[in-house]
Amino acid sequence: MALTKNKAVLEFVDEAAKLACPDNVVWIDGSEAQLEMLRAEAVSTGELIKLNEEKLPGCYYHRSALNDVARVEGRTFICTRRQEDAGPTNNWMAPAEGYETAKKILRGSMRGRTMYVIPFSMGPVASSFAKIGVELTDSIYVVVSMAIMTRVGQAVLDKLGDSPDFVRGFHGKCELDEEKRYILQFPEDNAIWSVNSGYGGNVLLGKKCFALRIASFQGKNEGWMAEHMLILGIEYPNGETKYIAAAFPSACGKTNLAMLIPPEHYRKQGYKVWTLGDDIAWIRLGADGRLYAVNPEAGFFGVAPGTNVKSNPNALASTSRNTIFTNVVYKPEDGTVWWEGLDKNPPRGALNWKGEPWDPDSGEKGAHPNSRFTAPAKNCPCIAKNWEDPDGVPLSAIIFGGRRAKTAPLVYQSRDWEHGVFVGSIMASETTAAATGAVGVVRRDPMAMRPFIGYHVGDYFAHWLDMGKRITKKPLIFNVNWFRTDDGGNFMWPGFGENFRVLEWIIRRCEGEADAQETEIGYVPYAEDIDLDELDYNITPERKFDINALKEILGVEKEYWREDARGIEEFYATIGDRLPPELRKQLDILEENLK
Ligand code: OXD
Ligand code: MN
Repeated sequence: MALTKNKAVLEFVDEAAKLACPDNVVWIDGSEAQLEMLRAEAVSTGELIKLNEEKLPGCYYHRSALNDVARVEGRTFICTRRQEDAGPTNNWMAPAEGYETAKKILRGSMRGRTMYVIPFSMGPVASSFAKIGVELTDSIYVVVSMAIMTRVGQAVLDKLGDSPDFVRGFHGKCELDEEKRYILQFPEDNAIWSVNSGYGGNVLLGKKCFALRIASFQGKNEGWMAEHMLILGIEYPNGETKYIAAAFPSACGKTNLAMLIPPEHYRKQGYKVWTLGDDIAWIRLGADGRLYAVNPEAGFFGVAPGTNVKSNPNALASTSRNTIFTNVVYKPEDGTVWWEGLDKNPPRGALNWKGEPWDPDSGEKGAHPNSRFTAPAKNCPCIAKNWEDPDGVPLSAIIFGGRRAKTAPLVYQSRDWEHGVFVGSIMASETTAAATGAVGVVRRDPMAMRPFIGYHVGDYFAHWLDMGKRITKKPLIFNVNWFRTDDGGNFMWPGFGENFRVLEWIIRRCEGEADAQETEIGYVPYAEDIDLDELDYNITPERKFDINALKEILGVEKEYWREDARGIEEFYATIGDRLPPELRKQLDILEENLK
């Protein structure tokens, strides 16, 4: 039975049902009883496998189709009326063609299936930051995952009332045919259509499709920002907490940074890190002239491989109950799961992510490199008490970061907001397994938003610059790079919890308490100002990390930067006349400084 009298919602559901012809339409009310029934149904069809109730209470295992394990950027389209409004970083399709293409695929595709209607809120329902969506889907995996990743159910419809202001998401598994897979965003219609996929990033429409692509467009029009950023709080021994939002490309450790545990040396003094979000931040200007950030999600869709008690105990603890594991190794023997990097004991007699018997000695990976956990944020031991604060948290700093073997120093600070926007705009990173395509290739990924900006990248930069004109108490903007390697390819910086040392310097800069040296690219710390107390790290068995190594990774190597400037020129050239002149000017300054 419909859970609302909202005409726009009813019309949307009716039209979709007429097209896809499901046998049933089921409204998701958000109750545990209904979700439990759906999980049981999915277990009976094999869509989910129930895991060991004692070891992993409330947890399930899911496999996606073999051809369907990551976001498909090549098949993701921004469907704006005018092609030029999608810009050079997006694939474009005319809206009429987009709807027609998807309709052809969806027509009759839900015969014999049930269509679920998921009312969901991005952001705490009571928050003025929050936005409402309705996702239609024929996948129980999507329903139960959306119930972890967002707030779903009756309360959302009650808040929506009679308003037609909601994002219309339509997902159909169809045949899971990769040749006919389309992830279509219609920013001018507040609509998302996704067909022929069952992979989270393509089908949990609240996440990348809505909270980034559609929301970035809404934010531009409404004067706020939707960013690919984690949010964390650093609590000082005096009880005060400072907040940071940080953007990194997919699979570059956002979840790890968001849940970082400070080194013992700091913990003894009373420092703590609190997590507010690990992937997306919606950011608005507060009445006091500061920027405030809210995490629109309610769960973590994290990369499993590499997650362990050392690298991220908080993420691991988050997955200890009520979690869905996708494409990891399944151990039928005791109903638990495993992935590369969980521990050094790969199980025998287990099944790999494809469901095949797996021999850990075969040299083949058991878990897919982009295998995931979908875990409720409230499970996280370091979740901030105020993570659902409807007003968000005030930002002291914004951090950009990429995976660069050589070019970027460990950390540097932009000279001002305009320069900070430039620093974000020139972000580049070596690609990872989170999207299909070659891994390890350097690509420009401005603000880590390249696959997620729902409109023209030049207009997006202009929006950042405009926001800067309105913010009277601006956060400072930094760039970090945890991934510098030596000539042997060894990571020179220990990363993980030790990254706290850099965050601590960043906050000291924000408070005007640390000095820095001006370089060609911005302000770089004096090595002596980064606290290395009790840091114990071997770059190689022969080389220990010390202040000289720190100096090395704080270095600005002009040769690399000159090469990078050429890459930026090329990237900027693709943006054409929508590149804000302020950024062109910043590139000229950089080139001048490097002469
Ligand atoms: C993600 C991604 O899943 O960025 O967060 O791909
Ligand atoms: Mn992400």
